[in-house]
Amino acid sequence: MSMRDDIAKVLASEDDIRARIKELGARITEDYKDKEPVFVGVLKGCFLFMADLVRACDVRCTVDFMVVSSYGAGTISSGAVEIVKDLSHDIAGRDVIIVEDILDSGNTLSYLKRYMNAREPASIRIVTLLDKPDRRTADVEADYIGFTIPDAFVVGYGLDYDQRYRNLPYIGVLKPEVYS
Ligand code: PRP
Ligand code: 7HP
Repeated sequence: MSMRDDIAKVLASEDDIRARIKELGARITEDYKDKEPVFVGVLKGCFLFMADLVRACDVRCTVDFMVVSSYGAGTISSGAVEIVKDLSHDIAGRDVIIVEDILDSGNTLSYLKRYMNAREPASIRIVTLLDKPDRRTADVEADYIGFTIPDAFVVGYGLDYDQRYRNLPYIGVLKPEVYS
């Protein structure tokens, strides 16, 4: 059986994602035209979005990555954010753009924003491909949002369930029977 058989509904198709990233890229290009931002991708979920987003941004920039984990193998955030790999470069004085695949409870991004703020960057903005506002418990919002989605567990385009489905080229809602 194909992994596609585990998807109940497509929330953002490959075409939807491509078109939206083009729009986000145009906005970021305009907003950072006189700056040289550092895009900080939050792995692993961001790997496809980051790759497509930076190519849609016509700005001088650098890239860096952090690896963090808060979900373990389940579908609910454990609340505790673990830094598995830190920034490789100093962000003091830099214009930081944090790149996330999804903003859900907000635990991860509120932690990362505080963590990076302590390193005294010139500015921090957040870009997330997906925003699930109904689930927010932490006080954090994104500056650029690809798609606002309902409270359903989604996979694909970098997002996983138990490390799987990241290579699905679109965003889909996982059939509940797959994880229940
Ligand atoms: C996912 C996602 C975000 C976070 C969002 O990461 O990539 O970092 O959860 O959820 P929150 O707003 O409730 O904190 P995960 O810990 O699953 O790791 P991954 O990127 O390796 O999939
Ligand atoms: C994290 C996460 N990972 C995959 N799918 C979702 O819906 C998620 N929310 N938070």
